[in-house]
Amino acid sequence: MVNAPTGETRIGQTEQVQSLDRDCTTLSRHVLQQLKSFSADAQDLSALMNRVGLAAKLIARRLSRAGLMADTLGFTGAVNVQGESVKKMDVYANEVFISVFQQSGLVCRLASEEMEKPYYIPENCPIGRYSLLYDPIDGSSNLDINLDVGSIFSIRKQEGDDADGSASDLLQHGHKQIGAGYVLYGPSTILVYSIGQGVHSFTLDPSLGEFILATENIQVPSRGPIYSVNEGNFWQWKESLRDYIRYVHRSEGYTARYGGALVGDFHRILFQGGVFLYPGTVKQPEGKLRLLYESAPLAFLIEQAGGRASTGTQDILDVVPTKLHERSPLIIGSKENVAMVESFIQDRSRNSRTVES
Ligand code: AHM
Ligand code: MG
Repeated sequence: MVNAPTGETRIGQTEQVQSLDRDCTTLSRHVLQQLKSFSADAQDLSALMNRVGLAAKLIARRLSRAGLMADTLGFTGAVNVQGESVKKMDVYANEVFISVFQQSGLVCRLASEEMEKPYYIPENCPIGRYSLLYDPIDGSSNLDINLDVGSIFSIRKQEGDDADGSASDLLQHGHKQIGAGYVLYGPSTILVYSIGQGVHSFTLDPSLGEFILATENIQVPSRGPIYSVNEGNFWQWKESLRDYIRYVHRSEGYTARYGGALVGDFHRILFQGGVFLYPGTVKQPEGKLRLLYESAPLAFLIEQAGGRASTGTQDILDVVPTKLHERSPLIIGSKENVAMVESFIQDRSRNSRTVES
């Protein structure tokens, strides 16, 4: 026998509809919602993000079984264009991104930290005209010890026909990005993205195989307690940077967090506030991180979240690279924390600063 509906069951049904709607807010649907359009351009961007999601799922799947599979962890023996030893997962993840965009009609050109030159998919060029720039595995040193790693991506529109294959149109400032994001492979797989309308995070629901909306319109606190930097480099930095760290040590309310994977450290700061630094050293003033694949995409996200990203003397998004694999110092996070680091680097009021209580 079916009971007549009560007030209680009606509320239950509303909750069920809301939770069903939440479960159906997938990445591709969210892009269309953001653009408030079903135009061809909006469908393209939605499909592109869906493919990025597919790449993330393939990489997450392999990472979750890496310790059980032969030929997954460790080095390949090769050295990449950056002069860094390549890991097997770097190669796999790089190929995953290429593979998911074959026959997609979406991305004409992929440029990655692991490839000397961009990879062209000529059959996509007349239709898509997008370029995807990416770091397939960020934080590679964490791979073999089962700690968090990430992928970072940036979307640009191709300008010009690039007939000579020089990709010179990519050598423009970061404001040219139309979207950016990252995937964090941690206890759960999280994808965070922006197409210039706020920053949103999605969690991979393994039972559905879909990224489902978790947090919309993330705003980084204007100031936060975390400072995230490899202090092992202390004696290689300029004195002004060392003074900043000394200032942090003397001040109350700071806490250090450094995981060795930029994506993980950035994710913590995005939600909790603070500052991540990878400054240049005296010997390598441009630092370690790559402008086009790491610093600029995260700068796009942090600005969308109300924070800032700087080289110490210039906004990251204003930097015009002279070459594809250019490196840049990176100071990124909460507005006030970034301004404080800049004030040391730019030597403003260093002597008048007092210890915080
Ligand atoms: P990778 O992309 O080759 O892994 O290099 C980038 C990583 C960042 O994720 C991280 O912040 C940094 O390198 C760590 O470098 P270090 O070991 O010098 O602190
Ligand atoms: Mg990398």
